[in-house]
Amino acid sequence: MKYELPKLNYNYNALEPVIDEQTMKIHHTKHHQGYIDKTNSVLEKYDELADKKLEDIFQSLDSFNLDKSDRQFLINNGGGVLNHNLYFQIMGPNKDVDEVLQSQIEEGWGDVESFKQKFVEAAKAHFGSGWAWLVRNSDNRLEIYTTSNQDSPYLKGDTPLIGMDLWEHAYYLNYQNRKAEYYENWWKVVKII
Ligand code: MN3
Repeated sequence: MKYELPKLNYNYNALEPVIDEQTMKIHHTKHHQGYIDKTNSVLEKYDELADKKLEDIFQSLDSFNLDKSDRQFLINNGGGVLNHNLYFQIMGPNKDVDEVLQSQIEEGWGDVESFKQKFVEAAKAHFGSGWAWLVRNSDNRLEIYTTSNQDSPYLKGDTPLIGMDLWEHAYYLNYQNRKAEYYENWWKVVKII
């Protein structure tokens, strides 16, 4: 299936001052679009992938007979698609709280603030580009961890619920080297908790 850039249901300046308009615009129209175009270019080479969702492909990647370099290209760029689809979707200028998720977070970490603190700690401990995640694992438990580059939790059979982009392109225009400030502030624009 051919992927298209999902439309945002808010404006590029709607997340200011937490994330500035220019960062949002470049992130969505250049980075996210780039991952989509590259993903389509590899998917169209394989008939066996044509009618499958990326999530499903990633959960059983080894069952497909992909050329080695295409496999890594798909991990990098298809991961970029899945990760950014989630990232842009869970942000917004207004809260739209997922009550079920919120109560599961409270069960796991006591309260939402403690959860956010653990999540930010994981992000701070991560070296280099990547993502910080809240996932639901195959045992149906919530878990925080980070991945490098554009590696998607679907590769491990986990379902990502919250993803924070740790790449410099997500914050650098506004925060420069103050990435911890972005990690803390980001929660103000996460709408689902
Ligand atoms: Mn990004």
